[in-house]
Amino acid sequence: MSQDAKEFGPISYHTQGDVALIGLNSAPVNALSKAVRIGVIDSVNEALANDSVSAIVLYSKLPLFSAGADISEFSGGDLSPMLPEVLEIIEQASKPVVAAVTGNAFGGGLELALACHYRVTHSKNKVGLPEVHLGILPGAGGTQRLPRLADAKTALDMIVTGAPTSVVKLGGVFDHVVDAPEETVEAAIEFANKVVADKLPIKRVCDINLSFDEQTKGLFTAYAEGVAAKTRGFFAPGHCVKAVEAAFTHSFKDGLSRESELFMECMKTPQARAQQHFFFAERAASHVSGLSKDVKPRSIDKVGVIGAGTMGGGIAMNFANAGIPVVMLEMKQEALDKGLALIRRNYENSAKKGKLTQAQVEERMALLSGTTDYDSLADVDLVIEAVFEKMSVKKEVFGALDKVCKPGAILASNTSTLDLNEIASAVSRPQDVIGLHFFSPANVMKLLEIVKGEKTADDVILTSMKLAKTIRKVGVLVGVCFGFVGNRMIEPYGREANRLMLEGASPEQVDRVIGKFGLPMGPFTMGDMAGLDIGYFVRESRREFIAHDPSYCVVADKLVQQGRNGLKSGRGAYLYEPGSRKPIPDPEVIAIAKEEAERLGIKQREISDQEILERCIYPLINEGADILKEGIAAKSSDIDVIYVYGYGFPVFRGGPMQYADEVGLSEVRDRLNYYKESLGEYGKHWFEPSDLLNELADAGKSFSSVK
Ligand code: T1G
Repeated sequence: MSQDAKEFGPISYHTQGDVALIGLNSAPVNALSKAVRIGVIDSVNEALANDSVSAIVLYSKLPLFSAGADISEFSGGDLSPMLPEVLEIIEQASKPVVAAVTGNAFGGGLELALACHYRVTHSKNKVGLPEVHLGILPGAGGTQRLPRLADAKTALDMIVTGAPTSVVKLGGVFDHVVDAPEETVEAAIEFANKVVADKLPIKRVCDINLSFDEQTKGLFTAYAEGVAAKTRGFFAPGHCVKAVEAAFTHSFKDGLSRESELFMECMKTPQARAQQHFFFAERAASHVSGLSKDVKPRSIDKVGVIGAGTMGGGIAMNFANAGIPVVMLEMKQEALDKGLALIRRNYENSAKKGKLTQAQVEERMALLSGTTDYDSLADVDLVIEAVFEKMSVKKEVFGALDKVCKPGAILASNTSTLDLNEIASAVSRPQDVIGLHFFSPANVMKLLEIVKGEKTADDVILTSMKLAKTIRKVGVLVGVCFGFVGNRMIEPYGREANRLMLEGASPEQVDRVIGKFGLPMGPFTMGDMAGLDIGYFVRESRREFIAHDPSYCVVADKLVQQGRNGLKSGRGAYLYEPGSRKPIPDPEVIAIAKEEAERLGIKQREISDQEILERCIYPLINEGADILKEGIAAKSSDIDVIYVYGYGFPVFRGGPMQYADEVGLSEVRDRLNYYKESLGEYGKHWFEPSDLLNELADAGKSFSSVK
């Protein structure tokens, strides 16, 4: 029977018998905002002051228990009462407080539960301390309370990796675990009543003492070394280890102070700014402005994929993984069989690694069918072509689809560079045409560039953005231009890497500098992996664009002309032993560069690492500025999402545009002007700062100010 019902802001309060129930009710994720913190304090004080209340249960009225601190508050403002203060009131409460962890509890949400005296949850639940992904660490006692309930290694793993953890692995943390989520609150009330009836002592985590024995010391030393090696470029993981160690070397009170000190050190870093920027950037990418307000998505119940090669097969897997039937079209049965066999091998490999059960493999394979007949695509709701990257071939395919596909079917191209509007001109329904640019391997890479054509209908755009989430991709809406956003910006990056080799840098020097900056591999290793012939093929289709620059990728062209296509041919910018992917420097390549430099009258010189970094990254950023100005990308954070998820740009730098904002746009502009002046004709052509960059730099603004 519910009595004394009242609300304290987004916190509901009522009593059931002599138990006060405090419900978190702040959509969408119970972020622990100022209003929530005040509401929790007021409702706890209400319960403590009410003599007929003998115990308190804290639960959530939303699917999530709580997503933790309100990250949007990190930008400043009056944040009192801070979360540690709220947790102190709960932990020191004179009546037992039981947390009914009804859904996922992350960050401050789990810290809130840890400050309670008892914790009840359900066996399917997961909890975590993901602060490290925001470039910080649990700042409300998580690093001090968790090791007092779980073992040191579990606490370190959770806090340093930020990974959600099944509650069944956290025996010491939860006092009672029920089977079904819906039993959690009642079980917590019963638990609270039992604590009162049995006069059990109030169990405060802060009262638990920890010993720092030799074994634990060894654990922390080894862990710190491992983290330093594995998380190069990140700042927070090392501090996470230090904070957890303080739980063993300090009193609880001093440990909290040490945690707070380390938290503030993290919060002040560019990595924290970058990772918090990226948290919102990733989510903002799915917010598409400008669509008509009453637009509804089309339903996608069956998909066709044209091409069963590496790309087509990977694309098809995304839909099978999401439970959507896929029919794959190839002109020859043999190509179909090969494609389906490759998909099965991929799934079987995942099963061997324990990522899939055999039943899941069969379920997914059952969703995949093949055909050599276009008519089999008559009933699909969406068809994606992944055929040869040649305009005439694409237009022929779309012409055929126009005849076969039902009205309202979405016709998508996976083209990575070609003009979608020209492709759309091959059909009678350009409003149904969109680009869905997957990145290879298509079943692995999270990024999906969604390319809107001039005539693409709003509901097709909306459907595609939602479909990205369905197939667990991060969809970013982009406009039509050569290379859209990602590949258009990678062009100057590759151009400069090749030019630097002519000027005297070696591939290994350039790759080392870029690797140290944080990309998973440098431009020469990346080129060898992808195949140098791919870049050559693109250049062949754009000779007019580079006609004025005789030095443009001349070494790469020579390598391809000699059949040195990279890893697949055992040699490219590097040499490769059979079966090995390890790049081996090749003096022949240096000799070719030297020879070409002499032919072109380029004087070779010692080039600094800083110049290499600036000449690879700043032109990429400069291209991004033009893309923003032209409206090809709606906001700079979309470009950051494309680069982190599509090209491995380090998330601790937030993406190229965030990185430029951190460096300062005036500095970026000034360095571009320096190279423009110091590199002769070459510099004058390629290093002209974007108008938008000049405009923002002159105004002392950032890319993130462009809305
Ligand atoms: N603060 C503010 N907004 C948040 C938020 C948060 N903690 N979590 C989510 N949102 C917003 C999000 O921006 C989106 O807004 C909407 O909620 C739905 O989110 C002291 C300092 C919980 C796994 O790092 O990982 O606690 O785009 O699309 O896919 O130690 O949200 O709709 O306008 O992601 O169902 C630590 C962050 C904080 C968890 C749910 N906690 N959140 O995923 O929904 S720091 C985190 C998530 C901290 C303390 C420290 C996910 C989710 P919009 P969503 P979802």
